[in-house]
Amino acid sequence: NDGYDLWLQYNYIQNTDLQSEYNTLINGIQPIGDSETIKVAEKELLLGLSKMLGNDTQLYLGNESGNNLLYFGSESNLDKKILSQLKKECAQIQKDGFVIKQIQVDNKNHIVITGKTDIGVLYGVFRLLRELQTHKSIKGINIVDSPKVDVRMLNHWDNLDRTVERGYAGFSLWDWHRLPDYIDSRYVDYARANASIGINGTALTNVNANALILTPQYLEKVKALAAVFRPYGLKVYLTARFSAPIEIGGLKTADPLDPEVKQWWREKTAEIYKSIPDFGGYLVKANSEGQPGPQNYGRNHVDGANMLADAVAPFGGIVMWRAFVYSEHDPTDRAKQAYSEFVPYDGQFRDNVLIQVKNGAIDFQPREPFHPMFGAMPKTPLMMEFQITQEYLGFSTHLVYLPKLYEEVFEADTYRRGKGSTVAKVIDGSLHNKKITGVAGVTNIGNDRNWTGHHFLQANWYGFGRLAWNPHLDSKDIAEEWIRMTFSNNDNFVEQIKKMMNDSRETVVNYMNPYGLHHIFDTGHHYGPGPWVGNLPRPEWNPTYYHKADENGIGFNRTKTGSNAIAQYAPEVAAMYNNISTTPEKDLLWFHHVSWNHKLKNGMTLWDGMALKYQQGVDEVETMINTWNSMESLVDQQRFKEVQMLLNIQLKEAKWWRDACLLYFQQFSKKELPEGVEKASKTLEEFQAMKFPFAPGR
Ligand code: BDP
Repeated sequence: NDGYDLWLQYNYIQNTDLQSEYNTLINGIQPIGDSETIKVAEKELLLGLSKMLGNDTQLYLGNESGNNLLYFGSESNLDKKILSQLKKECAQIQKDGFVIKQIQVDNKNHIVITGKTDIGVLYGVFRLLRELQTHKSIKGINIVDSPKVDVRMLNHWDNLDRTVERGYAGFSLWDWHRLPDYIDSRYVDYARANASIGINGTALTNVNANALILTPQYLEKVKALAAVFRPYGLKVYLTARFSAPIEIGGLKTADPLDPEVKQWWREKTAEIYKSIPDFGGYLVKANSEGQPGPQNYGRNHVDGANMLADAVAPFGGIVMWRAFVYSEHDPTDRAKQAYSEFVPYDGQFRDNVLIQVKNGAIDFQPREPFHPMFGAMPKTPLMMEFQITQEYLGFSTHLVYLPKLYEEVFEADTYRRGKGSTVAKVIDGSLHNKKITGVAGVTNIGNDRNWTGHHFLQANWYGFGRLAWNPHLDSKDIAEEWIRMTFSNNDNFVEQIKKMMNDSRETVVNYMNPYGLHHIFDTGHHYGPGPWVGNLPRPEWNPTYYHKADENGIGFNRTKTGSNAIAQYAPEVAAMYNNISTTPEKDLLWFHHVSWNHKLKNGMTLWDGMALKYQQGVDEVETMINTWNSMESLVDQQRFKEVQMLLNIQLKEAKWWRDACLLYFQQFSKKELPEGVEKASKTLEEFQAMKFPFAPGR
C-alpha cells in the first residue's frame, strides 16, 4: 500500500455481522437525476460498496426486488412519497448540507441521501461511505449535516514551473506544460478527496503570484482543470498579481483608482468568466514581502480590494485579500502590524471581500496566540488562513497532527462580545452575523505518490477539511475517523495511534518552541534551529528579534511596558496577557521577557523548565517510535516502514533542536543543564556551521 488512496481505502469489511447488515440494508443503488455530480456520486458508491462488501458492481445496478434501495438525488428530483418522509430533516439543512435517512415506502425499506443541491447529495454519499468505512451501524440511519462555513478552500503555493513554495511533498500537481490536452487522472482523485471532506475551492497558484496565469495561454489550462473539478463541487480561484495590468496588459500603472486599470481588470475578469462560468474569484497578497499592491500608488487596501471586488461582483465572485503584511518601516513589533493596517478600515470593504488572516500574528509558528484581528472587525468578514504544509514544523518529515493546533485556535476566546466569543464563532460568522464566511489552508500536497510526503500528514489535509466544514468539531474524533478509514478499525490500533497523533502537536512545540518561543528557525528555508541568527537586513527577519535572550532572561515583552501588542486584544484578554501570573505558561515568552530564575508553576526556574521541555519533546518522539513499532503486525509493510524511517529522522531532528537551542541559550543563562537533560552531541559552533543550501520548499 503506497498510500495513494488516502482515506478512501474502502478496505474489505471482515466483520461478518457488519457485512450482513450492510448487505441487507443496501441491496441496490438508485441515482435520481443525471447531472455530472450524480454520476460521480454513483461511481464512488459503486467503488466503495463493491470494495468494502466484496460484491460485483453489477449487483447494485440491477435490483429487481425493489427493496432496500439506496436512493440519492436532490430534493427537487425526489418522488413526492419519499420527500414527504424527509420534510423535517430537509428543513434543517442549508446550502450544501445533506440528509441520510432510512425510510419506508409502500412497505419497503430504503435509505435516501438528499440535499438542496447535487453537491450536497455527493457530500452525503461520501458521508455514508464513511459510516461503512468506520464500521458504524446504519440501522435506522438518520444523519443531518450542513457546512457551517461557505468557502472551504485549499491554497496552493504552486509556481508555474511546478516548484512549490514551502512544499515538501514533491512538485506541483498541476502539469501546466501538458495542460489543457493532457488530463492527469490524479486531478480527478484530487477532486474526489476534496469532495469527500467538503472542500469546495482551490486557489491553484502561489500568493507570490505570476501574472502569466491570467494570460489566455494559461487560462485555457485553468479551464481544463476547472472542468475536471466541477462535478465535485470544487471551484477554481486564482492569485491576482496586483501589477498584472502593467506586466501583461501593457498599461503604465496598476493604480487601483485609475479608470484604465479598473477597466483592464473588468475585462480580464469577464474573459475568465466566459470560459469558467463558476470561477470563484481572486486571492491577493499585496504590499507584503515585496509583492506589488495599492500602496505603491499611494492607495490603500480598501482601494485595491474593492477595485477587484467590483470586477468579480457581476459574476458572483469574491476577493480574498490577505492581511499578512508587515512593513519594514514599523520599528516596534511585527506582531502588531496587520491589526494596525487593517482594523481601521472595518466597514469599508465591499460585501464580496473577505480579509484572509493567518491564525496568529507572526507566521504559522508551532504555537501562536490567536491573531488579535479575529473579532476586531465586526463589519468585515474575516477568513481563517491555516498552514497545512509544515514550513515551521519539521517539513513533511515530522509527524505532527495539526487539527489539534487548528482546534486550539478555534476555541480561543476573543471576548469581543463577552465570554464565549470564540474564534470559531468569528469564522463561522455567528458572532457578528456575517453574510459570507471562509477558511483557507495552505496545502501540503505535491506529486509524491502518497500526496503529502508522509502518510500521517494526509490526516492534516483530512482534518483541515473537516474543521473547515465545521470549526466546532473535536480534533480527536477527526483523528479517529481518519485512522479507521486510512489504516485500520482495530480498536487497539485506533486508541494508541489516536493518542500518538493527539499528543504530537505538543511534542513538536516542546522540542522546537517551548513556553511561547517563536521564529527561531534558520534563515530562509526554515529548516532546523537558528536562534543565533541576527544579521539579516530587516530586524524582524532575525530570530534574535523574537527571543531577545540576554543575561537577564528571554522573551518578547509585548505588555504595556513593552510593545503593548496586548492592547490589540479585548480588555479581558489584554489584562490576562499583560500580567505574567495570568498569562498561560504556553504563551509566556510570547508576551513577556522573563528572568532565567522566574519560578514556573511547577516550582522550577524558567531555565530548568525550558531545558526539560526540550528533553521532554525528544522523549515523546521516542514514545511515538515505540508506539509505532508495536503496531507492525497491524499495518502493511510499505507504510509501516516509511513511517518508521520518518519517525527516526524526527527523533534525530528533535535532538538537534534541543541541543542547538540549549547550547545557544546557555550562553546567556550561564546555568548548568538540569538533571535528566542529555548532553549535546556537537558544539554550538558545529551546529551554527550546518548549512542547507538545497533545503526544499523555497
Ligand atoms: C511565509 C513564508 C513565505 C510566504 C509568506 C506568505 O515564509 O514563503 O510567501 O509566508 O504567507 O510564511 O505570504
